[in-house]
Amino acid sequence: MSKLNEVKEMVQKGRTKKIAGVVQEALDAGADAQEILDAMVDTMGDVGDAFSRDEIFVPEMLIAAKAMKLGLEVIEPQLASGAGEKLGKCIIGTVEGDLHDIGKNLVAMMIKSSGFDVIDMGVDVPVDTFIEKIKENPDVKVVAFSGLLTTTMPALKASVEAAKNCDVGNFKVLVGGAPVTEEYADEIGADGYAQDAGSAVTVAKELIASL
Ligand code: B1M
Repeated sequence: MSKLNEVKEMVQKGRTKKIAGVVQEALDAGADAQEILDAMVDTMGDVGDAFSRDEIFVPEMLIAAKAMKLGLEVIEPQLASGAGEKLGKCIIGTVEGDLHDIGKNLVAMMIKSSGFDVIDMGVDVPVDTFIEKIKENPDVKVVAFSGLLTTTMPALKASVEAAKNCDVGNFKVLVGGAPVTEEYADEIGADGYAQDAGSAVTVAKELIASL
């Protein structure tokens, strides 16, 4: 089995003790960090599909997520290669009611490595907590909301509305997450939408250029 397939198997089966070693072996065998990331993201898609078909349940999804997080730690130095420029503060979090954080963490990691000073609020963040953090950091340049559930899309909308209506500072609002589309982002008044972590960096930089 190829090393990348082994990585996929480690995520799929939630092998939390072994995954770091296998990811390191894949790197040593010449796979690049982006390929390994893509393999893990693909596998999480498969895990979600298996959950939708009732073939696996929440505990299996959770252990797969834990394995992916441990695998990500190994490739983080390569993915987040660092940047010389200082782009300002970015507040990021997953909206209220939503516990998914792998995508948000990836976005935070990439945005940080591009030169932003990232304040990561974690998951299940109430609107008021976001607003308090914005008030504590009036020099924030980008406020980024992640949402992974269709049921938390209203919380995404409420978070965007509250951020846009709070009379503090001068910042742009970025949104993303699996159920979010460009159209929805426009509809709820976000300044920018990104489909994945790589494009989140591009969009965040475009947004601050327009401040
Ligand atoms: Co959940 N879950 N989950 N889950 N889970 C999904 C999202 C789901 C699609 C699975 C499915 O049914 N096929 C489904 C949502 C369906 C829907 O809303 N229509 C679902 C469900 C139903 C649930 C529960 C309700 C299950 C239950 O309890 N019955 C429950 C909800 C809990 C809650 O949040 N309140 C639940 C729980 C969980 C776990 C806790 C077990 C675990 C999360 C653990 C964790 O994150 N620490 C989990 C997991 C792992 C998944 C799947 C399998 C994988 C998510 C993931 O990490 N993907 C997921 C299925 C899937 O995604 N296909 C699923 C990898 C990650 C890299 O991708 O997060 O999409 P993603 O991030 C991407 C982009 O979306 C984007 O960039 C990233 C890639 O570069 N992005 C942004 C994300 N945020 C961004 C922000 C940006 C820009 C881009 O700017 C700010």
